[in-house]
Amino acid sequence: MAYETLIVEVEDDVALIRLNRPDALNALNSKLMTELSAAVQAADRNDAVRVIVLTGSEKSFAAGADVKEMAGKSFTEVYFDNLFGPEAEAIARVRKPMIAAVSGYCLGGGCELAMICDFIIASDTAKFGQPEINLGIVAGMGGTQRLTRCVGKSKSMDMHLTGRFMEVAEAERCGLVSRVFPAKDLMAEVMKIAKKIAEKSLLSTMAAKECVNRAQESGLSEGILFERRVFHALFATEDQKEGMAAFMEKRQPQFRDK
Ligand code: DAK
Repeated sequence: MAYETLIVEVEDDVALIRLNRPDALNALNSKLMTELSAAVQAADRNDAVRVIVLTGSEKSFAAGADVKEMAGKSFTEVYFDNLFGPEAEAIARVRKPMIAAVSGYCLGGGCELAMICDFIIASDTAKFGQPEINLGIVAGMGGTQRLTRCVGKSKSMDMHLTGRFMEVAEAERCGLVSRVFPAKDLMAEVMKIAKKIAEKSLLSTMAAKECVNRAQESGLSEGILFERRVFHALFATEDQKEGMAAFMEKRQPQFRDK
Protein backbone atom coordinates (compact mmCIF):
# COMPACT_ATOMS: atom_id res chain seq x y z
CA MET A 1 0.00 0.00 0.00
CA ALA A 2 1.22 3.52 -0.81
CA TYR A 3 1.35 6.08 1.99
CA GLU A 4 1.69 9.85 1.86
CA THR A 5 3.80 10.28 4.98
CA LEU A 6 5.62 6.94 5.21
CA ILE A 7 7.88 4.77 3.11
CA VAL A 8 7.36 1.09 3.82
CA GLU A 9 9.54 -1.75 2.53
CA VAL A 10 9.37 -5.43 3.41
CA GLU A 11 12.52 -7.39 2.79
CA ASP A 12 14.09 -10.50 4.32
CA ASP A 13 11.39 -10.85 7.02
CA VAL A 14 11.76 -7.22 8.15
CA ALA A 15 9.27 -4.39 7.59
CA LEU A 16 11.13 -1.09 7.48
CA ILE A 17 8.77 1.82 8.12
CA ARG A 18 10.29 5.23 7.53
CA LEU A 19 8.54 8.42 8.67
CA ASN A 20 8.65 10.77 5.70
CA ARG A 21 7.71 14.40 6.33
CA PRO A 22 11.16 15.90 5.72
CA ASP A 23 9.95 19.53 5.57
CA ALA A 24 8.57 19.25 9.11
CA LEU A 25 11.38 17.12 10.60
CA ASN A 26 8.87 14.24 10.62
CA ALA A 27 6.48 16.02 12.98
CA LEU A 28 3.58 13.70 13.72
CA ASN A 29 0.38 15.03 12.20
CA SER A 30 -2.97 13.23 12.08
CA LYS A 31 -2.31 11.85 8.61
CA LEU A 32 1.02 10.38 9.67
CA MET A 33 -0.38 8.86 12.86
CA THR A 34 -3.31 7.32 10.97
CA GLU A 35 -1.00 5.90 8.31
CA LEU A 36 1.53 4.71 10.86
CA SER A 37 -1.01 2.83 12.92
CA ALA A 38 -2.34 1.22 9.71
CA ALA A 39 1.18 0.33 8.53
CA VAL A 40 2.29 -1.30 11.79
CA GLN A 41 -0.96 -3.24 12.03
CA ALA A 42 -0.53 -4.43 8.43
CA ALA A 43 3.04 -5.50 9.21
CA ASP A 44 1.86 -7.28 12.35
CA ARG A 45 -0.60 -9.29 10.24
CA ASN A 46 1.78 -9.91 7.34
CA ASP A 47 3.24 -13.45 7.38
CA ALA A 48 6.27 -12.17 5.47
CA VAL A 49 7.19 -9.94 8.44
CA ARG A 50 8.87 -11.17 11.62
CA VAL A 51 10.34 -7.89 12.88
CA ILE A 52 9.35 -4.25 12.38
CA VAL A 53 11.84 -1.38 12.26
CA LEU A 54 10.57 2.16 12.67
CA THR A 55 12.86 4.99 11.63
CA GLY A 56 12.96 8.59 10.42
CA SER A 57 15.65 10.51 8.57
CA GLU A 58 19.26 11.08 9.52
CA LYS A 59 18.34 14.61 10.69
CA SER A 60 15.21 13.69 12.60
CA PHE A 61 13.43 10.60 13.84
CA ALA A 62 10.49 12.87 14.70
CA ALA A 63 10.44 16.38 16.21
CA GLY A 64 7.21 15.74 18.09
CA ALA A 65 3.54 16.13 17.37
CA ASP A 66 2.80 18.70 14.69
CA VAL A 67 2.56 21.95 16.61
CA LYS A 68 1.13 23.82 13.61
CA GLU A 69 -1.74 21.34 13.37
CA MET A 70 -2.41 21.34 17.13
CA ALA A 71 -1.98 25.02 17.95
CA GLY A 72 -5.53 26.23 17.30
CA LYS A 73 -7.41 23.28 18.74
CA SER A 74 -9.71 23.67 21.74
CA PHE A 75 -10.04 21.34 24.73
CA THR A 76 -13.39 20.18 23.39
CA GLU A 77 -11.90 19.22 20.03
CA VAL A 78 -8.88 17.30 21.35
CA TYR A 79 -11.03 15.62 24.00
CA PHE A 80 -13.81 14.48 21.66
CA ASP A 81 -11.33 13.57 18.88
CA ASN A 82 -9.18 11.76 21.48
CA LEU A 83 -6.17 13.23 19.64
CA PHE A 84 -3.69 10.45 18.76
CA GLY A 85 -5.08 8.15 21.48
CA PRO A 86 -6.39 5.29 19.27
CA GLU A 87 -3.37 5.44 16.94
CA ALA A 88 -0.86 5.30 19.81
CA GLU A 89 -2.78 2.43 21.39
CA ALA A 90 -2.81 0.51 18.09
CA ILE A 91 0.95 0.95 17.75
CA ALA A 92 1.49 -0.20 21.35
CA ARG A 93 -0.64 -3.30 20.69
CA VAL A 94 1.68 -4.62 17.95
CA ARG A 95 2.73 -8.13 18.94
CA LYS A 96 5.81 -8.63 16.77
CA PRO A 97 9.15 -7.18 17.88
CA MET A 98 9.46 -3.52 16.90
CA ILE A 99 12.75 -1.60 16.98
CA ALA A 100 13.11 2.18 16.83
CA ALA A 101 16.17 3.27 14.82
CA VAL A 102 16.77 6.85 15.90
CA SER A 103 18.99 9.51 14.37
CA GLY A 104 18.79 13.24 15.02
CA TYR A 105 15.82 14.78 16.80
CA CYS A 106 13.65 12.46 18.84
CA LEU A 107 11.42 14.89 20.71
CA GLY A 108 8.04 15.03 22.38
CA GLY A 109 5.67 12.65 20.59
CA GLY A 110 8.70 11.39 18.63
CA CYS A 111 10.42 10.28 21.83
CA GLU A 112 7.14 8.78 23.03
CA LEU A 113 6.76 6.90 19.76
CA ALA A 114 10.32 5.54 20.05
CA MET A 115 9.56 4.43 23.62
CA ILE A 116 6.43 2.58 22.46
CA CYS A 117 8.78 0.46 20.34
CA ASP A 118 10.41 -2.49 22.11
CA PHE A 119 13.87 -0.97 22.16
CA ILE A 120 15.74 1.99 20.78
CA ILE A 121 18.95 1.80 18.80
CA ALA A 122 20.38 5.24 18.15
CA SER A 123 23.04 6.99 16.15
CA ASP A 124 25.63 9.24 17.74
CA THR A 125 23.64 12.26 16.49
CA ALA A 126 20.42 11.37 18.31
CA LYS A 127 18.91 13.92 20.70
CA PHE A 128 16.06 12.99 22.99
CA GLY A 129 13.70 15.32 24.77
CA GLN A 130 10.22 15.96 26.11
CA PRO A 131 10.02 19.71 25.39
CA GLU A 132 6.22 19.98 25.66
CA ILE A 133 6.66 22.13 28.78
CA ASN A 134 7.98 24.90 26.49
CA LEU A 135 4.65 24.89 24.66
CA GLY A 136 2.54 25.13 27.80
CA ILE A 137 1.47 21.49 27.68
CA VAL A 138 2.71 18.14 28.97
CA ALA A 139 3.55 14.93 27.15
CA GLY A 140 0.39 13.22 25.88
CA MET A 141 1.43 9.90 24.36
CA GLY A 142 2.81 8.12 27.41
CA GLY A 143 6.01 10.12 27.92
CA THR A 144 5.56 10.88 31.61
CA GLN A 145 4.89 7.18 32.26
CA ARG A 146 7.27 5.34 29.93
CA LEU A 147 10.26 7.66 30.43
CA THR A 148 9.86 7.46 34.21
CA ARG A 149 9.70 3.66 34.15
CA CYS A 150 12.73 3.64 31.87
CA VAL A 151 15.11 6.18 33.43
CA GLY A 152 13.67 6.74 36.91
CA LYS A 153 11.84 9.64 38.52
CA SER A 154 14.70 12.10 38.90
CA LYS A 155 15.89 12.14 35.29
CA SER A 156 12.36 11.91 33.95
CA MET A 157 11.31 14.93 36.03
CA ASP A 158 14.41 16.77 34.82
CA MET A 159 13.50 16.05 31.16
CA HIS A 160 9.80 16.89 31.52
CA LEU A 161 10.24 19.98 33.69
CA THR A 162 13.18 21.61 31.88
CA GLY A 163 12.37 20.43 28.35
CA ARG A 164 16.11 20.00 27.74
CA PHE A 165 17.53 17.70 25.08
CA MET A 166 19.56 14.65 26.08
CA GLU A 167 22.56 13.63 23.97
CA VAL A 168 22.92 10.01 23.04
CA ALA A 169 25.71 9.19 25.52
CA GLU A 170 23.44 10.17 28.40
CA ALA A 171 20.52 8.32 26.82
CA GLU A 172 22.58 5.14 26.60
CA ARG A 173 23.92 5.58 30.14
CA CYS A 174 20.43 5.87 31.60
CA GLY A 175 19.01 2.95 29.64
CA LEU A 176 16.75 4.82 27.23
CA VAL A 177 18.85 3.52 24.34
CA SER A 178 20.13 -0.04 24.04
CA ARG A 179 23.00 0.52 21.56
CA VAL A 180 24.66 3.39 19.70
CA PHE A 181 26.27 3.37 16.24
CA PRO A 182 27.83 6.07 14.05
CA ALA A 183 25.07 7.73 12.00
CA LYS A 184 26.39 6.37 8.70
CA ASP A 185 26.22 2.79 9.99
CA LEU A 186 22.93 3.00 11.91
CA MET A 187 20.53 1.47 9.41
CA ALA A 188 22.88 -1.32 8.32
CA GLU A 189 23.49 -2.26 11.96
CA VAL A 190 19.80 -2.09 12.88
CA MET A 191 18.87 -4.27 9.90
CA LYS A 192 21.50 -6.82 11.00
CA ILE A 193 19.97 -6.86 14.48
CA ALA A 194 16.44 -7.12 13.07
CA LYS A 195 17.46 -10.04 10.84
CA LYS A 196 19.11 -11.77 13.80
CA ILE A 197 15.81 -11.51 15.71
CA ALA A 198 13.90 -12.68 12.60
CA GLU A 199 15.93 -15.92 12.64
CA LYS A 200 14.45 -16.91 16.02
CA SER A 201 11.14 -18.64 16.47
CA LEU A 202 8.41 -16.01 16.12
CA LEU A 203 6.58 -17.81 18.91
CA SER A 204 9.41 -17.11 21.32
CA THR A 205 10.17 -13.55 20.21
CA MET A 206 6.50 -12.61 20.59
CA ALA A 207 6.32 -14.41 23.94
CA ALA A 208 9.50 -12.69 25.16
CA LYS A 209 8.07 -9.31 24.17
CA GLU A 210 4.87 -10.04 26.06
CA CYS A 211 6.80 -11.11 29.17
CA VAL A 212 9.13 -8.08 29.20
CA ASN A 213 6.17 -5.77 28.71
CA ARG A 214 4.53 -7.38 31.74
CA ALA A 215 7.43 -6.03 33.79
CA GLN A 216 6.24 -2.53 32.91
CA GLU A 217 2.65 -3.18 33.79
CA SER A 218 2.47 -5.49 36.79
CA GLY A 219 3.96 -6.16 40.20
CA LEU A 220 7.08 -8.37 40.42
CA SER A 221 5.42 -11.57 41.62
CA GLU A 222 2.62 -11.35 39.04
CA GLY A 223 5.16 -10.66 36.30
CA ILE A 224 7.34 -13.58 37.35
CA LEU A 225 4.35 -15.92 37.43
CA PHE A 226 3.25 -14.72 33.98
CA GLU A 227 6.76 -15.31 32.62
CA ARG A 228 6.93 -18.80 34.16
CA ARG A 229 3.59 -19.80 32.61
CA VAL A 230 4.69 -18.52 29.20
CA PHE A 231 7.95 -20.46 29.65
CA HIS A 232 5.96 -23.61 30.50
CA ALA A 233 3.64 -23.05 27.52
CA LEU A 234 6.55 -22.89 25.07
CA PHE A 235 7.25 -26.57 25.87
CA ALA A 236 4.10 -27.30 23.86
CA THR A 237 5.82 -25.99 20.71
CA GLU A 238 7.86 -27.79 18.05
CA ASP A 239 10.30 -24.88 18.06
CA GLN A 240 11.28 -25.61 21.68
CA LYS A 241 12.01 -29.25 20.76
CA GLU A 242 13.95 -28.12 17.69
CA GLY A 243 15.89 -25.40 19.53
CA MET A 244 17.03 -27.73 22.29
CA ALA A 245 17.74 -30.66 19.91
CA ALA A 246 19.83 -28.34 17.72
CA PHE A 247 21.82 -27.24 20.77
CA MET A 248 22.56 -30.85 21.75
CA GLU A 249 23.38 -31.85 18.18
CA LYS A 250 25.65 -28.78 17.83
CA ARG A 251 23.85 -27.38 14.78
CA GLN A 252 21.78 -24.31 13.92
CA PRO A 253 18.05 -24.62 14.74
CA GLN A 254 15.47 -24.63 11.95
CA PHE A 255 12.50 -22.85 13.49
CA ARG A 256 9.07 -23.28 11.87
CA ASP A 257 6.94 -21.10 14.19
CA LYS A 258 5.03 -24.16 15.31
N1 DAK B 1 5.64 20.60 14.56
C1 DAK B 1 5.50 21.24 13.38
N2 DAK B 1 6.54 21.66 12.63
C2 DAK B 1 7.77 21.42 13.11
C3 DAK B 1 8.00 20.75 14.33
C4 DAK B 1 6.86 20.33 15.08
N3 DAK B 1 6.94 19.64 16.22
N4 DAK B 1 9.32 20.67 14.53
C5 DAK B 1 9.90 21.25 13.46
N5 DAK B 1 8.98 21.71 12.62
C6 DAK B 1 9.19 22.41 11.36
C7 DAK B 1 9.61 23.85 11.61
O1 DAK B 1 8.49 24.66 11.88
C8 DAK B 1 10.29 24.18 10.30
O2 DAK B 1 9.31 24.42 9.34
P1 DAK B 1 9.36 25.78 8.40
O3 DAK B 1 9.46 26.91 9.36
O4 DAK B 1 10.62 25.56 7.60
O5 DAK B 1 8.11 25.71 7.61
C9 DAK B 1 10.96 22.87 9.93
O6 DAK B 1 10.28 21.85 10.66
C10 DAK B 1 12.43 22.84 10.33
O7 DAK B 1 12.50 23.15 11.70
P2 DAK B 1 13.48 24.29 12.27
O8 DAK B 1 13.72 25.34 11.27
O9 DAK B 1 12.94 24.70 13.59
O10 DAK B 1 14.81 23.43 12.43
P3 DAK B 1 15.99 23.63 13.47
O11 DAK B 1 17.03 22.65 13.05
O12 DAK B 1 16.34 25.07 13.63
O13 DAK B 1 15.37 23.17 14.88
C11 DAK B 1 14.15 21.70 16.40
C12 DAK B 1 14.99 21.86 15.09
C13 DAK B 1 13.67 20.24 16.43
C14 DAK B 1 15.03 21.98 17.60
C15 DAK B 1 12.96 22.69 16.34
O14 DAK B 1 12.30 22.57 15.08
C16 DAK B 1 11.98 22.45 17.45
O15 DAK B 1 12.19 22.85 18.58
N6 DAK B 1 10.85 21.83 17.10
C17 DAK B 1 9.73 21.63 18.01
C18 DAK B 1 10.05 20.53 18.99
C19 DAK B 1 8.92 20.34 19.97
O16 DAK B 1 8.53 21.26 20.71
N7 DAK B 1 8.37 19.13 20.01
C20 DAK B 1 7.26 18.80 20.88
C21 DAK B 1 5.96 19.05 20.19
S1 DAK B 1 4.57 18.75 21.26
C22 DAK B 1 -0.82 13.38 22.42
C23 DAK B 1 0.16 12.74 21.72
C24 DAK B 1 1.37 13.38 21.47
C25 DAK B 1 1.60 14.65 21.90
C26 DAK B 1 0.60 15.28 22.59
C27 DAK B 1 -0.60 14.66 22.85
N8 DAK B 1 -2.04 12.72 22.71
C28 DAK B 1 -2.21 11.31 22.44
C29 DAK B 1 -3.07 13.37 23.46
C30 DAK B 1 2.88 15.26 21.62
C31 DAK B 1 3.15 16.56 21.76
C32 DAK B 1 4.39 17.08 21.21
O17 DAK B 1 5.23 16.38 20.70
